[in-house]
Amino acid sequence: MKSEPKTSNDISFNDFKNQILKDYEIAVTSRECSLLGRREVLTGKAKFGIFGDGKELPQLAMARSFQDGDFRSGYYRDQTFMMALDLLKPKDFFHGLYATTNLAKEPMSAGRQMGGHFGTHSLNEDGSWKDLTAQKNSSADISCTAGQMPRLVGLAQASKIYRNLNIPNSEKFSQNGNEVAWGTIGNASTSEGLFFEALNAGGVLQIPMVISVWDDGYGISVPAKYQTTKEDISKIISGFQRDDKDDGYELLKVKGWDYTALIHAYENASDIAREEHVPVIIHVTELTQPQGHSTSGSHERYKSEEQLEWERENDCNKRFKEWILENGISTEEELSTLEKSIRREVRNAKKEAWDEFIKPLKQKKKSLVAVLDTLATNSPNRTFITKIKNDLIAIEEPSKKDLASMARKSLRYLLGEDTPEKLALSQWIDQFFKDMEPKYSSHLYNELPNRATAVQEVKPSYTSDPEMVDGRVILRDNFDKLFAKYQEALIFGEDSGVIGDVNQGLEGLQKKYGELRVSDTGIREATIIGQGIGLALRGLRPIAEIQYLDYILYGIQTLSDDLATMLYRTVGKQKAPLIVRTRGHRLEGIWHSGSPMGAMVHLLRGMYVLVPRDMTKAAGFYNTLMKSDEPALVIESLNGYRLKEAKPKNLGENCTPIGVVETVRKGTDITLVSYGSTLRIVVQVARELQEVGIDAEVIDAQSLLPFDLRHDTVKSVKKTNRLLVVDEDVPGGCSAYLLQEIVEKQGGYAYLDSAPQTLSAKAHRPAFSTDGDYFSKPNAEDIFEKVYSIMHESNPVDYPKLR
Ligand SMILES: Cc1ncc(C[n+]2csc(CCOP(=O)(O)OP(=O)(O)O)c2C)c(N)n1
Ligand SMILES: [Mg+2]
Repeated sequence: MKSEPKTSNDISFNDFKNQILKDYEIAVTSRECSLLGRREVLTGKAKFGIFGDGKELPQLAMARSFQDGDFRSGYYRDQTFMMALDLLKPKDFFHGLYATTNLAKEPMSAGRQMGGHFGTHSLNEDGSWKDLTAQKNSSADISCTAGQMPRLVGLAQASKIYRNLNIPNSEKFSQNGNEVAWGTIGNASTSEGLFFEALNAGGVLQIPMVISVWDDGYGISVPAKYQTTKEDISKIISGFQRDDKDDGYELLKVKGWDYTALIHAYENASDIAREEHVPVIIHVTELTQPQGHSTSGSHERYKSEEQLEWERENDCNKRFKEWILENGISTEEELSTLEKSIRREVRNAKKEAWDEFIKPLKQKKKSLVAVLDTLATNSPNRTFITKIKNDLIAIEEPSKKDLASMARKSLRYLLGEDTPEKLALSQWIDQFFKDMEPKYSSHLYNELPNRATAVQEVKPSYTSDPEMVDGRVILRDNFDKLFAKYQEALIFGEDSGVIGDVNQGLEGLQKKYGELRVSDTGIREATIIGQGIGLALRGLRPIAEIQYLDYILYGIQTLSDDLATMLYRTVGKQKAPLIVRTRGHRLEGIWHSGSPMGAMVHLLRGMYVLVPRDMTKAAGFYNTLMKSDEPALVIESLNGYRLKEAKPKNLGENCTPIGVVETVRKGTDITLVSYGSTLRIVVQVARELQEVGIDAEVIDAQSLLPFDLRHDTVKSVKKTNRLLVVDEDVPGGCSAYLLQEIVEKQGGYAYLDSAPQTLSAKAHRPAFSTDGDYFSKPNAEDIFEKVYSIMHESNPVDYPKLR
């Protein structure tokens, strides 16, 4: 059937009208979700709510300019944007509020994140990449204000890399680097250092990122007066504006209720960023908070009546509607019919989501009540069981916690009973946990066959007369092999480019692989990490270099909150296989000798933490990591770059296994566990101990997260019956972690004849120079005496008092 062609005027007016009405529909839908969402929290169905009301209009404009392949890195206000792109439906929104653990129903995080934290799926079920250029992408939000900014830098830089390098197999990630990375941030969060660091980095790198500042004049209760110099972020960053002479940013400022100005600003920003790769900032002012900051307080407490009145008048949805009516795009009647139908739809979506959420729990409740019922008829403690059963029946809408807790408490009344009914309850509990626990605890690490811990060891191989070279040469030649093999690999950091890092582990590689693949960065650890995260999210294989382990603290927030939680918080739907390379342990002084490995292993669960004792081991870790797809921190030994090592002939191929310890010296009297620089001293001491008749076994932990998956250490303890963990962290730091792993997790306590002990550095930072090191960190004599005292305590006759 052929229809009559319309005139171009008809089409454009209708299209224009439809587009605007569609935007209005989304704005009202989103608002209605916010209003009902708040009510769900206040009535107790949801625990907490933070919504996008008052920020609808600019998000519609941003969505209009957002194209396939683009990435968002934003924060909790962006529900309207997600709805406009059809990435979040009202029913999904409510499932998010209730924390539904089904990813099909709650696609943002399967209930792991509180509502308002958005993300899309980059990965298929089997872990393979989706075609990111064929979908609109949102990197997964984190709650930490400005925490999205470092990652934004990398997301944008990836476009630059893809445009300028011909990287094979990159079709799923980029089309000629045409993708824009869109950041959103609240006005108050621009007070964070991360914002300014990312801003500067983006300007230096000249990358396609568009940062929107949603400015509602407040950060919770604190007004702009206390947040921002001159109370105006675009005023103070005006020096970033590009001009004829200098590169910089394009700065735009627009009112958040002005629909046409917003559409124009976003189209403009998109073109500038996409075509020229110039970063843009859009400061969106005069936004409001119709319901206050979140469900945990009311803004009437801190806003004046004038302010509240101003916000009511300038509510962007209200002004949008007025504009539609003034311009004759629609009528009051048409809009009010639309609003009514939206209200109905959102109410229905809410009801459906709640029903879907609660129905399986009610079924579980039924099955538990049946189990308790049978128990209650037979148990001598039937009164107690009946009470629990009745309490459970009275809970109309039970949580999983209610069910698990009541089932487990019931067991206490069945002590000593051995009946099929009790068995049925135990089995019910076991099954419940088997079903539920993964919903909350899966995906801390990759669970698929390509996980890093499954990469097989490839030992370094040597010629009969291997060349002895400085450790740094081993690294350099290994990186050379890696960059040749993986064209998607790139490394960057302070002094990593021209001079090839401060220890020359990258010497000559920038010349060979170019400035984009081996590059210098500014001194900005947080965004070096963020750069890596963003690049990795877009299919590249970045190695971010932190010059010294001591300075990783500048990036630890991003590592801990963003990178380490990435796979977990997306339930395996996003990954950022970033390798962080750094150097640490003992050298000289307070800020070049740190070994805060306890802090690292505690803050970085979700990453691998690897402490190679030499550069051959380190090279092997890099090779292993490149074969898999998980984030890791590799700490090279600062004092090992100039030590001679035999040069393997299979550099680039040798793989150090992750989660495997190595017994570097066999012995029978005591097991000494250590790692990194300290390990060398422990090995030397073990030789000295032999002279007084003590035969120590030395184990190199080498992989702290995870530690010893095969439980080889306890096999050693079984043989020696004594255990000492030595490291140069603070007392109770990583040594305590290792002790817990060996004594508790591996069951080492059962084989000990002496108290298991740790020997660490002093609690203070290490003082300068040779003597500072000697008195601050465990030295050879300390280790000798500690081992000796353990042997003396167990056998004072053969090992008489030393001093
Ligand atoms: C690092 C950090 N500090 C504090 C908070 C608590 N917090 C959450 S939102 C918020 C205010 C943010 O205000 P703004 O950036 O203006 O965004 P808005 O909520 O106004 O849109 C604060 C202080 C946090 N989430 N993260
Ligand atoms: Mg604000």
